[in-house]
Parts: sequence; C-alpha cells; structure tokens
Amino acid sequence: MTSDSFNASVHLVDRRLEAGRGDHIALTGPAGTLSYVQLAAHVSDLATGLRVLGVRPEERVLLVMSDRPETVITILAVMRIGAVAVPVSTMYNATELAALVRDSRARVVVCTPDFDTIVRETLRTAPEVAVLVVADEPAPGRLLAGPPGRPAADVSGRRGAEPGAPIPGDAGEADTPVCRWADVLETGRAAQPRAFDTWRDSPALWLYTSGTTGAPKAAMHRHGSIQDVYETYGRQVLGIRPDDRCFSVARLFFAYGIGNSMFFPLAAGATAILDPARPTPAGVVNRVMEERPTLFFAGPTFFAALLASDAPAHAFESVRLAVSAGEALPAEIYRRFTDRFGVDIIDGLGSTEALHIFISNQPGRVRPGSSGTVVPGYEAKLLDDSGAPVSDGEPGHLYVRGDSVATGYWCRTATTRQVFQGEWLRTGDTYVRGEDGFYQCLGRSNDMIKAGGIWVSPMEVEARLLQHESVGECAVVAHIDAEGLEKPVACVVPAPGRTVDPVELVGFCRDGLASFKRPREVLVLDELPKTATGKIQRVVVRQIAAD
Ligand code: 3SK
Repeated sequence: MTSDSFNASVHLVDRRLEAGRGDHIALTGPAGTLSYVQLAAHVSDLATGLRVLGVRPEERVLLVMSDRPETVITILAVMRIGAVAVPVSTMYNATELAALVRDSRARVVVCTPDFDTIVRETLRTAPEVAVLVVADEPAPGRLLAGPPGRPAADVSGRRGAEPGAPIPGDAGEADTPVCRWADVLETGRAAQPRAFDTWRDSPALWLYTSGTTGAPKAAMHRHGSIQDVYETYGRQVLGIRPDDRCFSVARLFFAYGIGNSMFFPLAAGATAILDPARPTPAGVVNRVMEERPTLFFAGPTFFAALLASDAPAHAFESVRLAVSAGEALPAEIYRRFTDRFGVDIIDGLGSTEALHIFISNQPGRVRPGSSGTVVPGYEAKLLDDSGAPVSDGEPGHLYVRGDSVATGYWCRTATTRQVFQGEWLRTGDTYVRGEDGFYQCLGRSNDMIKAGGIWVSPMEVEARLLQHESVGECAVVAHIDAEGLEKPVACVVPAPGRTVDPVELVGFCRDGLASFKRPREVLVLDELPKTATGKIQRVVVRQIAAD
C-alpha cells in the first residue's frame, strides 16, 4: 500500500519555476548566488550524478559542509533521489565524526574544502565509506555556468553512464576514494535523469541531536514534514513572502538553521543568505549591513553577544522581524535588543525531534519572557510526574504533537519509546501555561532545582540576574551542599566593562524574588560552557559549581 507521490526537493525547488519566477534569487552570499532556475538545474544534475556514483534510495549520505550553495544543492539532490541527507555539525572532531559516520552507515560522505582534512582523518577509521565527495572551490562562475542542458565535460569517460557505475576517484589503496563535487555534477548533466518516486512518509533527512548531554542520536524526518513546518511556522507565524531575505546565525546542520535557510525561504520563493564563515558578532553585523536581510534568526546567546558588541544602532534596519530559538529568550535581552536596534524579536520553542518551532510568539503579539502560544497545526499538553494534566498556572512536563514530529531515533529503541509516546513527543522541558494560553519556560525538566523542598526554576532566577547591569550572561544550577540539600548557585559572566559584586547580586535577587529562590552563591566566570548549538551546558556548569 502506498500513498501519493511527494518529494520535498521537488516541492521546494520546482514549484518556483512553475510559478514563472525562475529568475528570482534563491541563494546568495559570499560563496555565490543562484537563481531558482540555476538551483533547479544543479539539483537535478547532482541528483543524477549521485545515482551514477551508486547512491541508492534510502541510503544515507553524510554531509560535513559549511553554509554555501553547494550544501543546499547537495541536501536537495540527495532527497530528490530518495536517499537520506544527514548534515552533521562542522564542530565535531575526527573521533566524534567517525562515530556518526559509523552510526549512520553512510557509504558516501560529502564535505566542503574547509573540512577536507578532518573528514579524511575521520574516514581512516570508517572503512565502510565507499567514496568521499569534496565540494572544492569551483572556478569563478562555474557554479553559475550556462543554461541547463549545455554539453557536459565528459569527466566520467562515459556519457549517460548507468547508476552504480563508480566515478573514478583519486585515492591510493589505503584511503577512501575521493572525487570532486563539480565532477559528480558534470557527470549527472551528461547522464539520463532518473526520478525516484518518494511519498510524504519516505525518509528524507536525519538530524543528529544530543540535547545538552548524552551521545548524539539521529532524529529521522519524512519528506512530508518539510512541507509541514513551512505550512505551520513558516507561513502562519513568520508570514514569509517571496521578497523576504533570510539570514540565520544557526547553520544548515541544525534543525533551526535548515528551516531558516532552506525550507522556509525556498518554499516561499524567497532568498536565503548563506555565509560559510563561523558566525561572530562582528562578522554577522557586517553581513547583515551588506546583504540587508528582512528576517534574522539567532539564539539568545548570540543576541546577548550582539548587545555586547559595538554594532551601530542602524545595523539591523533592513530586518522586519528577528527570531530567537534554541533556548528561552530572557525578557531582559529582548528589551535591550529591541531598544537598541529597534527590531522586534519573536521567541519560540522548537526541537530537533519536532523539526522546527511549535510554540511561538507572533509578530506584533510578543510577551517578553514567554515562549508564546501553540503554533497552528500543533497541540501541546502539560503533565505532572504521574502523567495527569496540570492546571493553568501549574508547572508540568511539556508534550507536543503535530505532523512534523520525527518517526523516531535511528537504532535507539529504548530512547525512542521514552521520547516518542504514540502521537505525543515528550520535550523534556518544564513549562507553565497562563490562562491566556501563553507558555513560559521554567527550564529543562532535569535542570529544575528543589530548594528547601520547593521547586525553583533556573530561568526565573536567571531572568532576575539579567536585570542587573553588571550581568552579561548567567546560568543558575543546583549545588548539593554539605547537608546534602540542593541550593541554587549562579554562575555569572560580567557585562562588558563591568565587575560583579557577588554579595550585592544575591541581595538584588532577594529583593526581586521570593527569598528561597535567591542564589546562595555567585561564581564569576570569564565565559559559560556552551554546546555546539550555543546552548549552555548545564552539566558542565554544575561541575564548576561543585568544585
Ligand atoms: O534547537 C532548538 O531548540 C530548535 C529551535 C528551533 C527549531 C529547531 C530547533 C532544534
């Protein structure tokens, strides 16, 4: 039994051509510019080239790639032939990458030249990989070369080569064969395109997540989910339009980034600005002033870093809306950013397992310090420890359901059963819902602190600390004291040019919060430990507080 054909790659790219807007810019930035017509031609050619290379439907292709047009083309090409795109973090070392290559069982790995060395090192311990494709710098203008259908260079030595016939590699005996991305593209251009029929439920994309602890596991996403996140968050919350220009600090290998820089702009026929450089406040401000995005996506840590930078007040004048996700956005950072740059931020809650944002503030309807209301198309519920629903105003474990929820984790049955409970996804967050339907984050369920027998939300204490002018960033964690009791301890990074007085700060918290919530100790740090996605590593902060 099958359902109707649906392919996310066809949906994202070809619809623009049908709408007669093929000349509109799909991707731009320092690594190149492509119109929708050019994007469609490259995706089709690379998809065919990958088939010629021997990539089979439902097989994983692992990508270690910075944000550039080749990355988007590769993800779309892999999905087009029914294979599964697995973009992974470019921040891993060779040992960590090798674990993902082995876990995913990818036979083909694609990388950009900036990760060539580390990927080659990785592949020495991953003998199952049959070929490494390197998207080396194309000659100027090559990616943009000519209209589709022009005669192709005969790099494979065979025109119209059959799928499965390997493209020659340049490796010696010991190393994984290597071929050039541009050659795969050229080979595909010369071969007969062969469509592969996928359905909404066909596997399209795996995204590795480790949360803030634990070994990475792959959340498996369907073709249909890519359209679902556009229809829910992209269309109904962002209200994205063809004249929008999207720029995301979160990179394409994150669920947040791939939605911001690929799914939403392409589905809307808009433009994505891609920057291969590792984001820094100064670099991002320059890019924003140069490329003039209308939608800007980042996380609270980056908004705080922008506030600590010397970015001019007009830096974000092109932006009609900023989006924050990844962690709850403290009200104080929201206020400082909107005051200084005059741009509104909508904070939202998403997860790799849900593919994108399912609770969000709405443009023009923002409640600072809240994650907002449930995005149309999703349902949420809050349950207590025994699984009973909690009343409005009471904290509970947050569950969500919606069409974009992953089908599970690859080869992690026990964890899958704990997290994906029937139609419901257990998010691992503790939230409270107001009578008006706004959700407020109290923290990760396992980060809550029980002080004097009463639950304390680290987020609430952090929000108070951030109101103090000396505080740049902070994390509040539980510390077990000499009597074995949990106490809130604050780790604080001073704001630029300020010094923190721990005693005064504890007094400041006591003035603004119920006394039992005040941090019993304040530790001043140069920086907070962060995950690859910029989230605070509370496990490490807890260790620091314990030492
Ligand atoms: O990392 C997150 O929390 C997130 C936020 C928005 C969309 C997707 C994700 C994974």
